[in-house]
Amino acid sequence: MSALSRGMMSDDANTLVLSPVNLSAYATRSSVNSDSQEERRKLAASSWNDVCTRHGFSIATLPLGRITPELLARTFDVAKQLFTLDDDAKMKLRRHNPADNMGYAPLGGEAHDTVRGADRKEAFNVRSRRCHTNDYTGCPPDFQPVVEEFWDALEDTARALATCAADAIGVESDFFAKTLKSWEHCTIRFLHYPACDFGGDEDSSPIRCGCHTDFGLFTLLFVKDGESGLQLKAVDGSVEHDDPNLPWRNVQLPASEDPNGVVMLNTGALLARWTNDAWRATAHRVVVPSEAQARQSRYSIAFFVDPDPEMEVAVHEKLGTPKYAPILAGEYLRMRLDEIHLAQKK
Ligand SMILES: O=C(O)CCC(=O)C(=O)O
Repeated sequence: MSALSRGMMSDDANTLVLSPVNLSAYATRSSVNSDSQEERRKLAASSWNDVCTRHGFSIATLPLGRITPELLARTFDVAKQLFTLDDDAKMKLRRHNPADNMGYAPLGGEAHDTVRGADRKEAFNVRSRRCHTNDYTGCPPDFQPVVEEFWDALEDTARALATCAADAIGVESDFFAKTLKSWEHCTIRFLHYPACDFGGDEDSSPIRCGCHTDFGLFTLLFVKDGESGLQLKAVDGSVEHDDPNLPWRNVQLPASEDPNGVVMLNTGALLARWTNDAWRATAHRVVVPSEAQARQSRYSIAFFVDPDPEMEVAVHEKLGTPKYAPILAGEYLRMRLDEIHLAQKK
């Protein structure tokens, strides 16, 4: 069993055991609006609020809407088939282009951490088929149908979570969900971190995914077999930036959870801004924690949920004096991407 799945240890300075939040009252459609359904929704909203006002990372048990462990397993299978293609075949896939953020990004092509160097990962990005043409030429035959089924399930669940987030902070229920119409800026990112050398500890080993904070509303993250390596910056009131004085903490799942039957939820910087910093966005990274982990591949899938680009992001009057000026979601994303490109050029 991997370190991420174990969760034997309780929270301490080095470890954060993620809190499960029961979001099924939002994710499962019910025609009956009973009192108990209402109570379950209140409880869900308040427990998600509790986590997100501290650091923003939690887990929810599957099924969550139409995201089932079975669909997740099929999706990981096709992702693994894609990354197992030989290098020549992978280089013939549609190449990732930062301008449209679709296609295959080979190993060494991205660096979140300019000091530690390129991330030891390869990725394949898919965007909404309603707005973009994903080119699946050369992908394994089942990849497209399974990914499209997964996308539809993610979209449904993300809409339900957006409603939960609005209820949680006490604004109109459709405040966030109404900004998710075209899904134009959302992305599924399939990730493969291949086996690599172990340098003796996490600092002298290659970095699998450098320190960053997700930009958008929130991210649904699935880690196959709960493989370890994900770390958060010290939490409980920390800001989103990578403060060198704060230690990293290893993320663990509670021992009772099946690592292939959960989704991690992680709030992004846009949501922090939109909630006037009531909700946090936490810096995180993926390291190689041990020789055993270095020897094996790690697979994960992230669904980045971003509002449609033309939607205005303005702090709601109920959330106090705005710290931030209104901005269009598309402009915000461009601003954050420019920051990364500038940092990478330095
Ligand atoms: O693979 C993981 O566990 C995290 C990936 C991640 O944080 C990202 O791609 O933004």
